[in-house]
Parts: sequence; C-alpha cells; structure tokens
Amino acid sequence: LLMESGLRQGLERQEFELHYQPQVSCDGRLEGVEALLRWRHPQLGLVPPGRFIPLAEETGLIKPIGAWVLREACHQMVAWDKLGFSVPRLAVNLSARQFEQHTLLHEVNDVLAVTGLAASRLELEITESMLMQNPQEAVSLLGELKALGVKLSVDDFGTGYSSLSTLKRYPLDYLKVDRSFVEGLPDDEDSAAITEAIIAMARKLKFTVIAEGVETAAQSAFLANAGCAILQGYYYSRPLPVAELQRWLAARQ
Ligand code: G
Ligand code: G
Ligand code: MN
Ligand code: NA
Repeated sequence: LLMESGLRQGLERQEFELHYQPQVSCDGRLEGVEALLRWRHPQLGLVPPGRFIPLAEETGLIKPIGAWVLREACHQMVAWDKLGFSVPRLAVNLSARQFEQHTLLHEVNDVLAVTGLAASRLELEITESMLMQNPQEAVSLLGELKALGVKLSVDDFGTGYSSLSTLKRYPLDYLKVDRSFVEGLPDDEDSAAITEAIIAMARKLKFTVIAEGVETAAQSAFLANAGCAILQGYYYSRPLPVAELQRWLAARQ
C-alpha cells in the first residue's frame, strides 16, 4: 500500500510534517524538543514513521526526506525565536543511511549557516547500531559533526549491544535510556536496578542522561531521584503539531 512512488509523491506534495515532543529538566524547565516525522497521507491519514521509514531507508528516499527534516526543524527553531517562544534545543533523529553519507556534514553545516541557528542548539540522535556498523567511520564523522559545535546523542540506549565503555570512544553528549526500561518503573525490580545502574555509570562517564517514555509521576520521581537530568514522555506531553506545541509553550510561560 505504501509504495515507493507514494513516498516520492509525498515528498513532492509536501505531505510530510514534523511533530515536536518536549523534553524537560527534573525541576520542570523546558530543555528542548525532539522532532518526530509524520506523513499526512491523503487517503490513509497520519502515518507514523515506523510504517514508512523502513521503506524510505530501503529505497534511499530517506536521504531527501532526512534532509527535509533537518531543514524544516531548524527553520522552525528560528521561527520560534522570532515569535518569542524559548525552545533551548532541538533534537533530530538520523537514519542509518543518512549517517553513512559524507554529505551529512555539509547538510548540517549548510542548514546552520542558512538559518543562523546556533550549532549548540542542535542535537543529532543516532542509534547504537549506527555506531557499531562501521566504528572507524563513525568516530571520524562524529568528530567532524562535533567540530561544528552540534550535540550528539545515542537514542534507544540499552536495546543494542554496546556498553557504556564502548560509547565512550565516541564524542557523545547525551544518552537516551530506552523506554523499555522506563516502562517497568518504579515497581519492576530489574527495570529499577538496570535504570539506576545505567544512569549512575553514564553520569560518571559525563553523559547527560535523557529518559524516554516517561508516562507517570512515579516514573518521573524515580528517574529524578536516580540522577536522570532530562525527562521526555507522555506524562509531560505527546509529540505535538506546531500549533499545539505553541499552545503548550504559551500555557507554561
Ligand atoms: O514518533 P514515533 O514514536 O512513531 O517514532 C517511531 C520511530 O521513528 C522512532 O524510532 C524515531 O526515532 C523514528 N523517527 C521519527 N522521526 C524520524 C526522523 O525524522 N528521521 C528518522 N530517521 N527517524 C525518525
Ligand atoms: O526511537 P525514538 O526514541 O526516536 O522514538 C520516539 C518515539 O517514542 C516517538 O514515536 C514517540 O511518539 C514515542 N513516545 C514518546 N513518548 C512516549 C511515551 O511516554 N510512551 C510511549 N509508549 N511512547 C512514547
Ligand atoms: Mn529519538
Ligand atoms: Na528512543
């Protein structure tokens, strides 16, 4: 149903849109937003990324789509600045195919130059598997991205096979604890032990820890107490379209 030609047309017809999910510090300040891609299909309605990103990866269409995401989200940040909304940081997910490309460096450099967004306000999210596929390439690409001044984070941490000591070889700033650990908090003893251990070790290794999938006050309290710096999840807000995020921001100011 979701064919390659549909994806290509979707891009041409501007059917893609970004939703933004807030990330907050333990004391309730807005730390940033994560941009999350959706496809507003004329027949199917709002299609989540899990339904089309695999095909976009396979066909290579993720390259133009990913480039659009980066440009759109950085332009949005500057638009919020002008409107007086203070969104400190923007996180953008990268796909494996984008990460293979050397053009990524130029795309990031260009979008920062064109928009004037401070590099330190842009965070690029990569996954463990992207690091492990080609460790040498990853080290050099991440080093070059880091030299631009952008922040780097590892998404879905704990679901892959990398250890914190392996991650320390890369110039990463943030570590996002996967929501599968957060899900069981605070009652599941294994989830609690693993989450506490990850946070404690990550902190000693100077990563800033972000917890994903925080859905309850009890999870939030547990994570704050364990030393997690930044929280993201439905408890604070679902990913929101621009207008709704602006209402969310206005209500807090
Ligand atoms: O928003 P949702 O939970 O449905 O996202 C599902 C997955 O899609 C997540 O793993 C997320 O990282 C990924 N994703 C969301 N937006 C983007 C994007 O712009 N680019 C890439 N490559 N992945 C994305
Ligand atoms: O892989 P990545 O971390 O980029 O995926 C983010 C995805 O997680 C988004 O699709 C978003 O919709 C989803 N998400 C965000 N917060 C929550 C939450 O509190 N609970 C659940 N179940 N999913 C969430
Ligand atoms: Mn992510
Ligand atoms: Na994640």
